Amino acid sequence: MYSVKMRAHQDGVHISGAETICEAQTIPAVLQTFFDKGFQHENGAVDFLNLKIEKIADPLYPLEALPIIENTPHTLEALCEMHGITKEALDKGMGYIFDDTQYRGAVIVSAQTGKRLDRSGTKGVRVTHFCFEDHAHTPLVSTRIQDALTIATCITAFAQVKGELCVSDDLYYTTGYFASAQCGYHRIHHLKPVGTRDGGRVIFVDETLQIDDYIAFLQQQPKQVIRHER
Ligand code: WAQ
Ligand code: MG
Repeated sequence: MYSVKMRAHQDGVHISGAETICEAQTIPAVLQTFFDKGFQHENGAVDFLNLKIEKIADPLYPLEALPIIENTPHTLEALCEMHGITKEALDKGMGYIFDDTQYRGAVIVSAQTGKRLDRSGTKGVRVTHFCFEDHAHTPLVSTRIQDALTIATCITAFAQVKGELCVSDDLYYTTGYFASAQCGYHRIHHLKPVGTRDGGRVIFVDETLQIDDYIAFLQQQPKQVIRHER
């Protein structure tokens, strides 16, 4: 198997990215799809595009995709409360999403206090080396949702993770989600105003989490998220 990745920039600013893990014969088709995605992006014109292919030696770690809750009856505040994420932690998490830093990855914070626990600075912790396999009859409506579901499933795979909040940094995409292993992937609309590059991911965890093991899992372990019919 091979890991295939794309990232596209304009003036050194991240515009778009994509990745998967596939067999050798599928690489050309994947490259075409990723090239098109990177070159035609609403965030702006691209002046740098990187395509990377790496052989994967380790077997894929299988994960069952979280169920998608389309019309959640709960507010974000209620979802946090149900998951033992304090108001203080949510407010601090929101602060990272709406600050002036464009993180490429996620910020890990204490679900109790909101204190930042990872040491990745302005980069954030990036979930990488993943792929998605769909066995459901009704396909997902977009690759954006597929990617978000895949990343959320990886992020919530450890028991000490209470939940993840995601807001897209894309200019015109204002739908985000709250995800947990316990309650699934809740889509939430209008999480930000239209026309800003604000966005990010915050992982709310119990402080007993072995953070180095968790980060190694997110970054290095090849992961395969599988979606079954429900
Ligand atoms: N690992 C960790 N964090 C990431 C990753 C990754 N692989 N990719 C992006 N991020 C962080 C980074 O801080 C971005 O600024 C932020 O997440 C948002 O990324 O309708 O499009 O790719 O159900 O803009 C969710 C809702 C859309 C989908 C998410 O995120 C739906 C989205 P974006
Ligand atoms: Mg984006």
